[in-house]
Amino acid sequence: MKSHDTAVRVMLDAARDQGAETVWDRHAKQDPRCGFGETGLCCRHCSQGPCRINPFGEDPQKGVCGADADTMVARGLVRAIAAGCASHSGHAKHLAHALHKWAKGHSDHYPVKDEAKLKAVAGRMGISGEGMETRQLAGQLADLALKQFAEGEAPLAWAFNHLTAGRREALERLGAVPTGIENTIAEMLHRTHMGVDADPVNLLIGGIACAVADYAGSHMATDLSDILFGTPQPVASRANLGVMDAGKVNIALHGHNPVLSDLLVRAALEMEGEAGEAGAAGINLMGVCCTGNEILMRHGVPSLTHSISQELPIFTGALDAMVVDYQCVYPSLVAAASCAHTRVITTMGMAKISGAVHIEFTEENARESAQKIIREAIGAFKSRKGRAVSIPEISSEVTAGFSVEAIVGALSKLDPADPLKPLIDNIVGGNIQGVVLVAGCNNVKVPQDENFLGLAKELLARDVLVLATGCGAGAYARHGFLTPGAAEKYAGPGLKAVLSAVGEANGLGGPLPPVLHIGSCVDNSRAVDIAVAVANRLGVDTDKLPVAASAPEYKTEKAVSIGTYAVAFGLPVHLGVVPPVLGSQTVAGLLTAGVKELLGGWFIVEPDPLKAAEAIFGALQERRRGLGLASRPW
Ligand code: BF8
Ligand code: SF4
Repeated sequence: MKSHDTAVRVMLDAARDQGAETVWDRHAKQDPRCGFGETGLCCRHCSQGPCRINPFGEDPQKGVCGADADTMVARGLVRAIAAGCASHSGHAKHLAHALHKWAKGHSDHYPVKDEAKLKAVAGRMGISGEGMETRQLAGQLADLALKQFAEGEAPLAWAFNHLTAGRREALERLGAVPTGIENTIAEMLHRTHMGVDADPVNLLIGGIACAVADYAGSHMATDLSDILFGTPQPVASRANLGVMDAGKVNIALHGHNPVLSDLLVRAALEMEGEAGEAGAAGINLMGVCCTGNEILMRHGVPSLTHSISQELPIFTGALDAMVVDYQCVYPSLVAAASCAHTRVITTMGMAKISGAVHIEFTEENARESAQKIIREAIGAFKSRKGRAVSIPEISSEVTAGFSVEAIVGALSKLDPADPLKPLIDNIVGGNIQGVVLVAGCNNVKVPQDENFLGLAKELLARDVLVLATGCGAGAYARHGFLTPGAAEKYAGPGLKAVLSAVGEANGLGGPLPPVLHIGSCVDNSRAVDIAVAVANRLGVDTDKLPVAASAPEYKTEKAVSIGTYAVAFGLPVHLGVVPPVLGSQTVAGLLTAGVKELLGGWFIVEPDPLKAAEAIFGALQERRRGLGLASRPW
């Protein structure tokens, strides 16, 4: 089984019939995988290598420079964290520039949309804003945001201002305190260069600091996106390949940054007429991966597909353009489109794909570029006339857009004076046994969505509330978990009662979905915000809460970094794909046990979703007992 998504399976048959190659074919051609790489025992950090270490205790046990297995594995892991941090924070920096350029009058395209959020974020960052015009306040916040990247005074404010006092102390005690975001990334690259840091514990502490810097970047990306494009509120839409419309210009927006996609949403509305002149019934925008989450949450734009199935919409013959910015975009899209009329359009100078059409997109030329991109898609639509299309008529209803503000808003209908109280009371009383953030990617090594589905079914039935982000949220969207009906179908009696009470108080005519879509991968920061708010309200640290995280099908370096900051904040974190650390017992032991003593969080590595659910539930129960709350057996 390649995928649990029926629409994906239909399209895999179509791809095979068309003689096209997909990620699953290339995956098969990579087998058998290199055991050194899989266990982290391969180093290419200098040209005396590549060096490999024998995992069975035979020679060689050291690289040419003398680096041992512990050093090699730790170096590889922390470099992945640095790359993840660079990706999230690069995305955040792009948003900071957009806000900065508007504030300083260099671009009109990115005005502040959510003034209340601007004031709230500025307040948290220590800017009072008293008597300031919006533009002035935006300018001050953008300046402060940009300063977070360079070396500054430790600790890094955009991370530390959003943590509990206990967490700040724990990180300080460990020495895992980042200064500037880019400074921390650069230091990790320096430390992992040949002949620098060769102490696995010291390397891992550096990696944790870098993951905390990643959290700063992610939080900044969430905050600035909300300021520029609006804080998400619950919105209804659909997800899966059936959201394509043969009669319209079908444009998929793929990647991550709303700096691009939000502008395209605006431009598409203005260009409906042009599409009509080309014989189309309109422009049909759809999202892929985290860009899909961004525009779903803010505009109700339907999600097309996610992660490993990103090539498949092309084989319908109905996709006119795939517009990408950066991260998680397979270069194979160009080859997939080579036999179709689909235009693959890259937009960022730092993320080109040979063979794609490149239309450079900057904050200054945003409107013209957006129009050019849509015109290119309209051109492709015209060339599609007369060609056969085959769209699987499969899609699910979705309710998304559960920002912290939206969740607090919904809870405030139950208790306007103290919105967190109903949530806390239900956790204490046991109707909600705990909260699990299920995040991260699909990975071709796992039958698509298998772990997401298995995990959620087990946890929901045991009254565990699930929050979802990234392609995980996408998986739940495509499988109908983001609907009131899913509460009826999957939630245990306690959880169902809570979801129904909130739904009723908000006039929804049914329960809230049992899986709350809280956003893209940078929006994992929203989950941390909720945990921090609850912890502060209870007067405990985040490592005491019955809260866990899981990336059951994780793939990217960004996911490694997110998992690490979640551990740093005291959460048990499940990984459903084994990371390349088994070559070092020291490193593997620190991540799965040793770190618990230091920070309260730890990694649970378990590929089987049922066993993973049991382990996560067990961790929640351990936390419940720690707080003196009634616990339940599995
Ligand atoms: O940042 S979940 S495949 S799209 S890395 Fe990528 Fe993974 Fe999807 Fe979003 Ni997140
Ligand atoms: Fe080999 Fe050391 Fe160079 Fe790595 S840094 S390739 S272990 S010599």
